Amino acid sequence: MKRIIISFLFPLFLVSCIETGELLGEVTVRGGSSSGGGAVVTVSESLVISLDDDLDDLETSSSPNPYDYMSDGEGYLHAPAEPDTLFCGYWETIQDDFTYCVFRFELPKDIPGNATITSASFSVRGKGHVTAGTGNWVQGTDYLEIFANNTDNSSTLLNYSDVEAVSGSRTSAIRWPSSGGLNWLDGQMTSPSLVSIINELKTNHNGLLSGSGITLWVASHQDYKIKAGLDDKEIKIADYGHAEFNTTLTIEYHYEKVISP
Ligand SMILES: [Ca+2]
Ligand SMILES: [Ca+2]
Repeated sequence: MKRIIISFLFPLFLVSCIETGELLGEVTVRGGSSSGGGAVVTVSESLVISLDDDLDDLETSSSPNPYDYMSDGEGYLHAPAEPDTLFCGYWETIQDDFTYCVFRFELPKDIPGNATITSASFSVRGKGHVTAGTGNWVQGTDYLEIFANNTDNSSTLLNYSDVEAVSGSRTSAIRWPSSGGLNWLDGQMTSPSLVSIINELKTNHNGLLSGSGITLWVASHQDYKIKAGLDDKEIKIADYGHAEFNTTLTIEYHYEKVISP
């Protein structure tokens, strides 16, 4: 009698799960067994994550004061000053250092350890590139790299020690673009696939929990560090406070979940 009741109620439970898609995402029944007391369903998620705070995007350098901007992160030293604009790349003059743009996103849902990441990308509002000086960013020739903090929950970067901490614990990087040079525009710019980075985080930490921070770093290629004659080889990105701010991380994935009646 008990099995009959379960068999009767279980489809209702599944329908309930499907209707509460906000909780589980798009659910499809992949296989089921009322006699086994549960069903395997495939949950598909499509996350488009925006930043929540001005502290979640910033500009910093790879060495400390006086060029480690931090906080809300605009580059004040460029002339003319461009409020709410992040500069990233490589800056030889005075500093001889990388400048990083850093973006922190909070996951709105779990990415379980058994998830398959099907797509991921990062999009920002480009504001062109630095054109003053010599050895600047060369459109269609230069390129960027993106990597992430290798942690299951990155925190907001508040001090330069946070920058030093990540330098020893980062994921592998992807090249932007995946081959050739990049034309960095005054317009919306979307990265190549970040699946390898998200997958690396998921695998290293056996999944990521809702509410966890994922922090992406955008830098010029590390080879620039050893090249001579570079100057402000930097591109520009609209900061959170900028009127044209539009920074998102998109992640699509699916996973199997056993639902017990
Ligand atoms: Ca900011
Ligand atoms: Ca700002």
